[in-house]
Amino acid sequence: MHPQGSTHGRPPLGVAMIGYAFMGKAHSNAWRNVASYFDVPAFEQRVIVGRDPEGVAAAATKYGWAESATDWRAVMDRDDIHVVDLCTPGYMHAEIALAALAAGKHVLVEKPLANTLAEAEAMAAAAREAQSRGVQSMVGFNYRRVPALALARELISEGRLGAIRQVRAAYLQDWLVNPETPMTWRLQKDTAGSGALGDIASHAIDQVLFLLADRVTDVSGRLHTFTSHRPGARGLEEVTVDDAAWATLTLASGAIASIEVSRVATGQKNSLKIEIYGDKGAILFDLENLNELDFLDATAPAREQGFRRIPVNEPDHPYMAAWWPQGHIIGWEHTFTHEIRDFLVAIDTGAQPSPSFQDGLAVQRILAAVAESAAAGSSMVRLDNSPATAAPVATEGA
Ligand code: SOE
Repeated sequence: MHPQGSTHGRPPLGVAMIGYAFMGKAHSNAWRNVASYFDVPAFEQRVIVGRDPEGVAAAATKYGWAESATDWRAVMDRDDIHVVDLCTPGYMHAEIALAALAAGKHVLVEKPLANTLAEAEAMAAAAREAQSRGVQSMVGFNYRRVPALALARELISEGRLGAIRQVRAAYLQDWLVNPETPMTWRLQKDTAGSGALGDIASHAIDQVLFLLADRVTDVSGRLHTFTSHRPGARGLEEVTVDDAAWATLTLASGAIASIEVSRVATGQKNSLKIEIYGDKGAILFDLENLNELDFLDATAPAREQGFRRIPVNEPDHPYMAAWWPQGHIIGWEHTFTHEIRDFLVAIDTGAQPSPSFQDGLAVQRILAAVAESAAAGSSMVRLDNSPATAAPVATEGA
């Protein structure tokens, strides 16, 4: 196996991936091409781990991993493994990430950080301790690495929208619209933690925190399951998570965000739409047109005002210099290459990768608050953001 990336005289980082389904495929694609487009420290794709020996062996061959294995614990004992990329279902995140950090491995874990707030708290604490040993950790909120959303954050932080008043984020899919779609781990609380709430509202909520560089002070939420049972191995099995979720978030700046997510929004395949309204301007983003950002400058003369489409494919747009000449577009999968590039550079420089496990915990606290509010008739739940706070603080109904 030949190292990918630039050795800079240092031995290559040994990488292990745990999991080889959808996210394993997306992350493997990023590991295979990141060194072709970005200057990254040397690494080797050494082992991919999965429960099914034949399945994971086939994935190793297909996705460019030197070995396949079925025991993730054995990986933690290997001196030739320095990085663990965790692409398993959520119920395995905490145990494996904690073991990896304890073993001194840098960890990238897919979103959301965990299935429960308690797990997220433990992971964030372990990550803080591990960083004192030079061991880095990161959560895979990959949409932060869409160049158009990175540009949106730059425009907002430069004050081009002024004071942000209102944010609308909707993440709509329809892969569960058919009640005959069979049971899967994503539809069970004990394996997924929640349904659309943790799976895709985590993305929308992280985007609000990322774009506004703000924090949430209170939440009201609602969850709903439209299909209560689905065909499974033992006949009709109960669905124990939400199909859709709604939340209203108040931010410390005074902005208000509305979040809407669904996995039964008929006709919507992977539609993340974000709208940001400030007193000096506005931004519209649509993941299905991820190479574009619509920007309105409300300080322009009224006769000239209107949303204009910014094609985010110039070399000086975030990440874009690594790819093609201006005007050549990129895709959803490029966000994972950007994510792995940033993770490797952070490891190499000793910087805290972003988003950190603490950032992942901030999202987890909001997810827990939405669930708590929903269980209490959508009453307002206040979030005490002091680091020591473990859980949302319930307040009287709004
Ligand atoms: C849900 O189906 C899902 O795969 C999410 O888990 C991913 O995070 C999102 O990027 C695409 O949709």
